[in-house]
Amino acid sequence: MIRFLDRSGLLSSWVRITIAVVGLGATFALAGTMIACAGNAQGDLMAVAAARGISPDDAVRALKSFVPPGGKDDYLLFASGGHSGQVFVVGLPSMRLLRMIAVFTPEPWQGYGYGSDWSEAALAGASPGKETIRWGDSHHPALSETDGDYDGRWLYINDRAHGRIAMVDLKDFRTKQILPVPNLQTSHGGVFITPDSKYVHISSMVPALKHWDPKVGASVTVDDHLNRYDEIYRGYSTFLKIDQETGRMVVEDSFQIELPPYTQDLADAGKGPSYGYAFINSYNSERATGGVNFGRPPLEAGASEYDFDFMHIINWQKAEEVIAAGKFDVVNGIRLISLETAVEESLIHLLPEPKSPHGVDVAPNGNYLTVSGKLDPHVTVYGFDKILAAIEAEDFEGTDDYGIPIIRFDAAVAGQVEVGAGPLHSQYDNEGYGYTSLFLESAVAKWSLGEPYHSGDAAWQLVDKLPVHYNIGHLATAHGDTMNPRGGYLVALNKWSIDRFTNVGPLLPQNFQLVDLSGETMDLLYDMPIGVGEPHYAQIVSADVVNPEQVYPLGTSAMTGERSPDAIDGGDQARIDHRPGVTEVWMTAIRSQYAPDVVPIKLGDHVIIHLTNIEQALDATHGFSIPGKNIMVSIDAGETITIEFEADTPGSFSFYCTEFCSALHLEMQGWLIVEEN
Ligand code: RUQ
Ligand code: CUA
Repeated sequence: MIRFLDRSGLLSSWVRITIAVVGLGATFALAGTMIACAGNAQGDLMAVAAARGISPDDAVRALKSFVPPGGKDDYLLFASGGHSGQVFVVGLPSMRLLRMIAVFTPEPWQGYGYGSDWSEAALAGASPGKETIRWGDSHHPALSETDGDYDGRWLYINDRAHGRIAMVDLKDFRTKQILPVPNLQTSHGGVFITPDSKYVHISSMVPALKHWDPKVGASVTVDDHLNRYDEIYRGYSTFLKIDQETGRMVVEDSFQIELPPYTQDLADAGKGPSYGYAFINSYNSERATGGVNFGRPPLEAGASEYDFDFMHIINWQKAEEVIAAGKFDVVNGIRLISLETAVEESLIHLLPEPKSPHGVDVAPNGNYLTVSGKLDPHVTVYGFDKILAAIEAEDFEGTDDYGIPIIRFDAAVAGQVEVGAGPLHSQYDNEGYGYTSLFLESAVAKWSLGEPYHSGDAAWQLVDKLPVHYNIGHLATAHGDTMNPRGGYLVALNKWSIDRFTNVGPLLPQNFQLVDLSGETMDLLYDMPIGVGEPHYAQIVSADVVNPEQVYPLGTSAMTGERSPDAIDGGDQARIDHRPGVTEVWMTAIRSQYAPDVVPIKLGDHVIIHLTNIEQALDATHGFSIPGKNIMVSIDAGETITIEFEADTPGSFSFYCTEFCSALHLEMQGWLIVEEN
């Protein structure tokens, strides 16, 4: 046993530990404070730490991320769920999973895709082709913005597997719209929102057959694919107009720009001085076709042949003028500016970027654009002022095969920083530092931007590096995609967890790691396993910005946000209407009964049930499920939902509430009696 002095110099007689001495000062100061107001907690801090084998440093880290029971988090992280098709909402710094939001995939807990009118409406028309699509690969969330900062209204997220984008209404954390984007077959990281939420952007990933309509298909041969790739495929940049009232994307008011058949990847919005521009990375400018079985190099090799790929610089404000001048065709229901017109009108310029880039990330001041080629150890930072000057001076190194001018690389570069192996994605803090994920190195690099953030020798320097576990993809900082980043925390989205958790394999969770940015050097605070999907991208928003409805005003339809014409206010208004071929029911749910609870139905009837949860208490959600039917709805307090189904089997069917809502929850049930005529 050793006795120590704490920082105030007083002898702390309660401190009796047998662990290493180094770095203990701060811990003890903290521990002293904790003890002074420790209430009834059992045991003293350091003794507990020692007994559990937790080092003093880890004890400090625990305190930095711990949110006490009943305490609230400072930030919300919205992360994509990958091929689970969902979105996860995680509190920071506690790293507690607060919500999952079903987006592209039916999910029964939220009653999503199992009969509720609002979810069926979102999912209807969500299938781009002939087959009903029941899954998606959610990748890149974009929170809506006002004046270049998150405003907590809506969240947009794309489906990597299909060219789709969804809108989640943050008033009730529900998916309200899924849009298969015309002409796209796939999409990737081309999702961003303009700083005023005028447009949400989505671009194609793998180029699609020109003017592709998945419902019709197109005639194509292997020979076309291998030898006419340049001609028959195209990429697309899409500006979807956002309805400022509802957050819905309105295709008729939107437009698209045809791009060369490169593989368009991540994108970002111009802001401040670069407002009105879009920046889209691409790879496979080689246009490798694959076809190892046809004597071609594998795609991976073919697509990595050139030293440079192209960033697309798109002047979308100018494109708006081109649209206004009528220089477009309507293709598959959207106004499309052809590649020829785009070149003629100088809407697009290309900028060489090092090997196989992934992210392009505009700095908070709107002038710097960071890209990193996964096969180049540097981040390359372009200056938007330099880009504009080069365009003005026509400082080009030629054009690509489609006639798009290529800006001279050296004319646009503001700085380069050697950060390490496999740089992938960058975010920023509020002090002029960039943070770049290093996939190959499994690390995060912190580096300094140039003027006006840092000058002289302090600019363009690698200042810190932190190992993460393992194979980091993207990273997120607080308000990191905005003009007003907050610093403080960073979350590393790691692809592999390997040995970090108790083995539940062979399929192992992904690993979110919380990093403290408040000190001189980055410090790893916490590991959070994600065992329900593969997150790709995330955004962190201050918790006070997001203010969802806690209880719907009585009778609200989640579809319209307004009172449903079929809402009723109490069990005394409940009724059943029989007419030829139809049974229609107006039903209420309240702890712990449905009214009516015995519903006679004629065999063969089309059944419509309008169900109002007449509760106005926080968290008083009820469920409604029918055996043998894919009906499982969740009705939040105050909500009215309509479900419809066919009574095709005679018998007695007991429905019940799926939420444990009260002491008499098990009694919350009823019967549908389907009578033969
Ligand atoms: S992504 S790391 Cu970069 Cu859409 Cu997956
Ligand atoms: Cu309502 Cu259980």
